[in-house]
Amino acid sequence: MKLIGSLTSPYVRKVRIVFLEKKVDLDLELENVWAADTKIALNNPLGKVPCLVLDDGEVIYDSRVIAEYADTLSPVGKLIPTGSRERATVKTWETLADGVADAGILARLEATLRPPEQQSPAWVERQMGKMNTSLAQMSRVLGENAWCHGNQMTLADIAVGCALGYLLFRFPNIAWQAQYPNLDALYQKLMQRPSFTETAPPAA
Ligand code: GSF
Repeated sequence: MKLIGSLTSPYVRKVRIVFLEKKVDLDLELENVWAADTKIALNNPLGKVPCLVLDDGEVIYDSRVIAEYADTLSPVGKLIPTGSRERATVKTWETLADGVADAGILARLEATLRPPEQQSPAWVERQMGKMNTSLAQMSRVLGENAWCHGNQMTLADIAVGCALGYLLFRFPNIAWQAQYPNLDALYQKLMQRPSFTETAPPAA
């Protein structure tokens, strides 16, 4: 099984952490999807990573589908509850966390990929607003709980940790750690785990 991805993508990181937590071996093949000569479309016509290539050649994307699949591959540490309501709760956390990364990436691409005359401050503002309201929601729902859902780490915590790590990596000016100490405490706890330290993005 091979994962095509990058060391900077929060979605790739989420999937790698899931595999590490599940203790399922995974090869990582690095691909720069932004390079002119990227071959990513040969595996994912959407041109995105992460992209999981199974041993028989079947390809699975996106990160939420891969994470869900990976959770079934070993009985170690169930990350998504089986009950339908609880499952939906954890997957909604994941969607919220991924959404923070989505908004961050859109805001960043505006500044890095578009020529200055085509950039829209209103668009960037819109994405920053999504990031801020989502952080507030995460903090509010987490409250004083040890984990996002239930009494053990789930995919919800992994996704939130990856989104927060992405903010530290790409948006160090967003002062979420001071504003939301409970999110910071969760993040620090996650960063004690080898799965998180091993997948930390390279220095910017
Ligand atoms: C998002 C993947 C994505 O945007 C998922 O897998 O969860 N919903 C998808 N990946 C980025 C890499 S990164 O910025 O994390 C990507 O591959 N973008 C290339 C493009 O053309 O959008």
